[in-house]
Amino acid sequence: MGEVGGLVFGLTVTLNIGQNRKCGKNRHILPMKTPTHSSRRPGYTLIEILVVVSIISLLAAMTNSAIQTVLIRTRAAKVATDLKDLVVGISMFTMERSRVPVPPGFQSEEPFPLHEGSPVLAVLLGENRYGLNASETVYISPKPGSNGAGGLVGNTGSYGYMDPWGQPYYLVVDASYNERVPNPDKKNSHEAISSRAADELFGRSAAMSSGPDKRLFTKDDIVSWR
Ligand SMILES: [Ca+2]
Repeated sequence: MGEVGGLVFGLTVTLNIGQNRKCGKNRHILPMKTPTHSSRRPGYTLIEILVVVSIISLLAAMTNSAIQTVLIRTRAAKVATDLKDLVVGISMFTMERSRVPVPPGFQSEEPFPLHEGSPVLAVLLGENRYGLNASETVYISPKPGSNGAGGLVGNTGSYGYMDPWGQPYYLVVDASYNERVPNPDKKNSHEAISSRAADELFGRSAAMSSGPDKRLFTKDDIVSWR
């Protein structure tokens, strides 16, 4: 009985050890635990992604529009200052010299551009064209042109004076010496502007920019008299 009991005990221990080894081996070959639904990170549906993309696009468009509006206003303010300086410069020239700074024989009271080589611009900048500015007095001092800001373009002796949209400023000068010039707004294509425009403007000159649309006599023109 003692030998039988020892044998049974020995077999039991051996079987237990074998089962434990088997279990330990199986731990390495069991397949990985499949993630359950509750442990998975939440995803996004196509509709949610499209909504987010749409909102971002809308915000980008609104921001771009606001930037463009601010840019136009900033440029318009700079243009208004340039036009005022031109009119004041011509007034100063006329008071000092009892004539307007146009070449002899110039009689037009239509707007003309201050493109490169403009003699009127050269005289205002201090050049003695046609003997009009023997003292070489400087009546306007615009900055050299830069991309998107306008200013003086060209070389010494053949400058042009451009607005921020790359078009030359325009001038109307009192060539008839009656201290008024025809109102260019009468030609404006915008009814609300042309219909209420006076026939004439008082003063020795008027100056204008064709504005962002680069076309003269349209609603977005920037002028020295409005
Ligand atoms: Ca225009």
